[in-house]
Amino acid sequence: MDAEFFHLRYTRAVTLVELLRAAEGVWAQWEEVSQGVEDLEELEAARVRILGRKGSLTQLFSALRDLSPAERAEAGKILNDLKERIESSLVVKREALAKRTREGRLARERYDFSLPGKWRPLGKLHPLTQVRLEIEEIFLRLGFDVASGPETETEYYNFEALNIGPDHPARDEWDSFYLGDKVLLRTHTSPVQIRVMKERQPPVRIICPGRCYRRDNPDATHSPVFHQVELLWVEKGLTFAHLKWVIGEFVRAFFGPGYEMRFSADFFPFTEPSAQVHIRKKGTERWLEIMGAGMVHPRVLEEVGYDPKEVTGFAFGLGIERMAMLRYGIEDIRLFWQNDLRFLSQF
Ligand code: 2NM
Repeated sequence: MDAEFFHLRYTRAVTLVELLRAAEGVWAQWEEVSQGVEDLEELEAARVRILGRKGSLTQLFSALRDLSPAERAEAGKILNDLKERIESSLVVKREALAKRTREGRLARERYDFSLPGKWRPLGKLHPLTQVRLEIEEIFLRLGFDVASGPETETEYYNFEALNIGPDHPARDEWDSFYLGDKVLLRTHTSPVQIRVMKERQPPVRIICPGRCYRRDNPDATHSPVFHQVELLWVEKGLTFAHLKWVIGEFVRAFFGPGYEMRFSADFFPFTEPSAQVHIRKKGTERWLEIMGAGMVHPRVLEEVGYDPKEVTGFAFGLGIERMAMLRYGIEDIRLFWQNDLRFLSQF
């Protein structure tokens, strides 16, 4: 059809009859090319073949100029009608195709907005970290600094400076994970306090939270890796009464009101006198041990360059695991290390 008309248009002038016959052919061509279109792109290609710059109907419009004015008016009206018919057919087909693709997409994608969203588990801090941070906050409010130090220590800082001599029986109990000659994993955080006291002058008010290591076989209450918070306050005029006050404040802040405290005599090489501290909910039977404490031994003060006649100090040490177990009623310390979300997600 195109080729036939092309020949006609460019070889000679066109007559009215020829042009009208060609116009009928253009409608037939439109029906043919637009019939099988599958999508909007194919429909657009069909449109261009008829109505585009070189489309068959456009060429017929160009051919109008070969006709006489009277014939041109008649033929022009017929071509315009044809153009309108094609354009409205185009709109109908375009709408039908758009609807079909929309419906096809909806059928393929099929979202169900009534379904619940995907559940993404939230991460949390480990219960031991939560308890450590809580203890730090309590003592920060009371004016203590948080100090930390190395987990590998020398025998000097871990034992000697703390009045634990080479032959002291405490070394048997604590002799530990040695990494080399005179270097070991710290058995408590006290060496941090030695380091801080050597660097600063009284008053010193610090707590030292941190990881410690002891040669213990794991069981429900022992773990070779555990965490401590040790507290130290050195200043002129401090007495055991101040120690009791600080511990009392801590117990109230951490465990809540309604607890009574009991101090009983104990022994540590680095404190004198030394005590074990228990608490009990008023009206209940059981005493729970929460920490060891005492007045810093004069030899420890001397060792760091303080004058024990000028200043006194007190210290205590508690286990973070133990605090968490008491707080939450956890009965086996090993649960903290098993990374079992059924356990961890409860905190
Ligand atoms: C405890 C119990 C009692 C303690 C003493 C010191 C230092 F460095 F000042 F001498 N730091 N920590 C201490 C005292 C620790 O843990 C059960």
